[in-house]
Amino acid sequence: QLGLKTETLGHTIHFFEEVDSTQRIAAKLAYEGAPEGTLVVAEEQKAGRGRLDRKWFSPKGTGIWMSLILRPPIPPQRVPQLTMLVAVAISQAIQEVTGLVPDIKWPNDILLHGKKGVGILTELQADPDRVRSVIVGIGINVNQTAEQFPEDIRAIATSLAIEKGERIKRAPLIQEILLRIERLYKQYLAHGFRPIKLLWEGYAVSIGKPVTARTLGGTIRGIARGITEDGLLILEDEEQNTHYIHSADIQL
Ligand code: BT5
Repeated sequence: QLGLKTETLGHTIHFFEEVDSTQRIAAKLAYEGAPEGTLVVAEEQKAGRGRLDRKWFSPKGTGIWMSLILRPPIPPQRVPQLTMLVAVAISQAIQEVTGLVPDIKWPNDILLHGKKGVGILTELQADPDRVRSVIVGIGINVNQTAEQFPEDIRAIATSLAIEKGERIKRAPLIQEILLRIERLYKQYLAHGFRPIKLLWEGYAVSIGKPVTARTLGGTIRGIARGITEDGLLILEDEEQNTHYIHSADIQL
């Protein structure tokens, strides 16, 4: 049992020992009308996904693999703001529970001492002008040892336990994450993105630094200047041209 302290988030929980992807199940539930706050949690994912159908390694019992349904009254172009909101909430929760200070790497990674410990995948069901639902997928490496990561990601991935040097209980962390998301989400609906953006910038590693952004349209090298109100990355290239980047992989 999770013992949640939230008002709405996580009040319906669908728990699975093994799934292909919590993201797929949550999307189906959302499509069928599941209310805001519905949470899908799994012990193990056989086909956990990242962006662009990349694989998300989700072994049994060692991580937090979950998807949350939100129904924000916003237009689709604002959805990246929710990725940022959730990244801040998870960072706050990790800090509270473990004492580790995470860094956020735009758009959807949380790093611990420079390695990826958390991935966020935000997907939506929407009409042209209105979001129907947002499915926020959260993957957190909690208790893996370094040897438990597949070789191809061992150099770039880490877990909370590796960085902290001790095992971390998952339930209190899930509680804290949902509580923080709920708090920030209420603030977001009442006061907009500005306060969240400030918090996000406090955790962001890439801002003010040279980065390489690999987008579907090509590679851009420049200085990350910040994010827009809609959560796009502002990148200034060598010729001082400003690029607004919707989606990319960033190398620091
Ligand atoms: C992400 O994608 O970082 C989003 C991951 C979201 C996972 C959650 S788990 C619950 C829910 N259900 C799902 O099926 N998904 C969501 P992206 O930025 O595209 O990063 C993917 C890349 O991260 C892969 O190509 C690997 O290089 C690396 N990777 C895979 N598994 C990893 C892990 N466990 N820890 C760290 N890095 C990993």
